[in-house]
Amino acid sequence: MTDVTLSPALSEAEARLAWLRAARVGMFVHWGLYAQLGRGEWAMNRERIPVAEYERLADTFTAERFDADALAGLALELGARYMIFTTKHHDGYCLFDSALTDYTAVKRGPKRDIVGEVVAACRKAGLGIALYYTLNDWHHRPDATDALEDPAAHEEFLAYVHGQIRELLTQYGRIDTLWYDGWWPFDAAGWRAEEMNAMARALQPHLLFNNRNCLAGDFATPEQHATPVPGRLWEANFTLNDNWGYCPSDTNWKSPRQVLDLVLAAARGGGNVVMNVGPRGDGSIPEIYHDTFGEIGRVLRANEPAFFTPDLADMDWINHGTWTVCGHTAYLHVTRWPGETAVITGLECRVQRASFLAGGVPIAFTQVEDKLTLTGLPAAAPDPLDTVIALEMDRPPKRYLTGGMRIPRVPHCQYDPVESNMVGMPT
Ligand code: JFZ
Repeated sequence: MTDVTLSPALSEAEARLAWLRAARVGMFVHWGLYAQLGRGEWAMNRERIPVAEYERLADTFTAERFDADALAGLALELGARYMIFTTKHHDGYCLFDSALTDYTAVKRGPKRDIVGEVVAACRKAGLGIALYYTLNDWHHRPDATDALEDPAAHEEFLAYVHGQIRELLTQYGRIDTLWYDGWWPFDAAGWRAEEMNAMARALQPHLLFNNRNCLAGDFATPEQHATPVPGRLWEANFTLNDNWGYCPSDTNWKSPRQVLDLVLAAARGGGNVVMNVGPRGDGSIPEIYHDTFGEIGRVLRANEPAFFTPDLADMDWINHGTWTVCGHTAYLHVTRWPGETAVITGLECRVQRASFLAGGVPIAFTQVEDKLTLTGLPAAAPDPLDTVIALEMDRPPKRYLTGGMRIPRVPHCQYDPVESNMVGMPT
């Protein structure tokens, strides 16, 4: 990573962000009344369930199998370093204690402070904690619709929203990130977002913000895609199937291979990846999350230096898998095993040592100019999900190949940058 001199304000922001940059992997938890319906977290809106009918779900929401420590344990199984937990989703039901409404898990339903349990479990497990809070609210009156039509309703609604953010930041000790969502229908001015962030940071000066209260915040949040956001930290969030909230009919599960590719995209592109779990209505965790997250955590723990990497890889693509880089070491994540010999050309550095990262067993190699040949490899991949080969170089790793056998080294024309899906929002 090239050294740059940051302005004091930038260096303060970078210092605040350092832990999140290094964390790389997080686990999202979407849980609330909607999990009892089993049709995803937007069921109230998509089925136009009247507020009076929907809120009766609070009376059967017992959380009898909700276990915050088990959720923290699942995050550790994944290899995650932090958890994002939905304190209130768009349906307006609060899993935290609030003096501003009775529509909470403390006063109606389990009679438990679920958020308090989750924060304590994360601290005990050594996980960072991000509190997800939706600005939009389908239950509260006045709501955004009233606010759009009546200044007094707008004031009352904002007092509720800002007041609940204050509650979240004063009731549970140190919180690492405030994860806004549900920013529609207002813009930053409509939410008084500057005031919101200023109040939050006055309460918790180290606090990080995402970009979903219509301000840039500290990091971008590509939704269900791992498109690097140039020049700043990005955190891509993904469902494991296609639903954030529990939905047993949705069996479109991502394989460990697909999840690991997302983690590699983040490691390669200077971002984070967050995988979601949607517990059942009773709070229990579907087994498939343990199966898939367990595979990912196994690979991350066996090859930690190759995933928690601070540097961007300047290594041209290779068909055997993908590169990550840290310092003078290039890590080749072999996901398509080449057999007993592998040839890597285009190197603009000298390999000093080659080895399997997991276990450190040396690999025989020769290098003639830019061409490296690895020999004596096993016939089959030691780890079919990801076998990491560490190539210790004599300088920062660099690999370049032209798009042809004799095309000179010329800059490649750049495709249009991918338009962020938050069109018009700061990324
Ligand atoms: C929002 C929520 O509506 C959803 O339920 C879930 O909580 C998710 C993490 O966040 O959904 C979004 C947010 C942003 C985009 C799309 C869906 N986007 O930018 O395209």
